[in-house]
Amino acid sequence: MAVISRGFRSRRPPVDPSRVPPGQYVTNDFPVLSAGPTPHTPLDKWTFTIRGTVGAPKSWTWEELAQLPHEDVTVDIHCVTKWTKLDTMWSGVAIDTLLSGIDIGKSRYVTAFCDGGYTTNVPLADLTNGQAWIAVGYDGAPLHPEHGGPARLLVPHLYFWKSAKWVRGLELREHDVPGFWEVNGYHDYGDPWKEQRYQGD
Ligand SMILES: Nc1nc2c(c(=O)[nH]1)N[C@H]1C(S)=C(S)[C@@H](COP(=O)(O)O)O[C@H]1N2
Ligand SMILES: [Mo]
Repeated sequence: MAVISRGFRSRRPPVDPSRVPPGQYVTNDFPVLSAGPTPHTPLDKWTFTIRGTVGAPKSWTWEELAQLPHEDVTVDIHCVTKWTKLDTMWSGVAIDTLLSGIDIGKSRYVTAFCDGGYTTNVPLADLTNGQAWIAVGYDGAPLHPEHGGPARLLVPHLYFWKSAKWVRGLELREHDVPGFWEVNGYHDYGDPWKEQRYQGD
């Protein structure tokens, strides 16, 4: 038994410390962190909407979203509770793709809204230029409901609470409005490399 577990461990590549933000540890698990129960919206009732300070709001059904070009991305994710998971593999639609053809007007901030009522705020500039996706797949399979399936926001360069699970849309805004955890003391922006965990960090 000891030989087998040693063999397993040695197959993992050594961690490059420059990929681990300050105060984080690397885990191979994928913990589930949800502030409430997992919602289960039937796919034929599901839509994704971009609304707010836009020329005209736009919605996609699940089937319409599935028609859009998908990207496979491999990224590191960092939770404020201090775990970091390297090389996570997702499939999803880039926010750039969803925003193309939308008049964003004076929009500078976004509130992601979700089934279950969770919200989180992100500057619009952090969701564009290949930095964020609506993820529908994880590790070659449909995204598991506990991890936000059918669809979640994926913003890997910010702490993972910004990656809203069960996301149903983006509300674009001219001014910043703090979301669920941001109202409850988490940092407004949440850069893991600057350890922006809580308000005042
Ligand atoms: N809708 C929703 N999204 C959410 C949360 C939540 O409670 N509800 N928790 C956030 C937090 S604090 C974290 S760390 C990650 C956890 O994602 P995971 O459960 O897939 O690891 O989801 C984020 N997105
Ligand atoms: Mo979190």
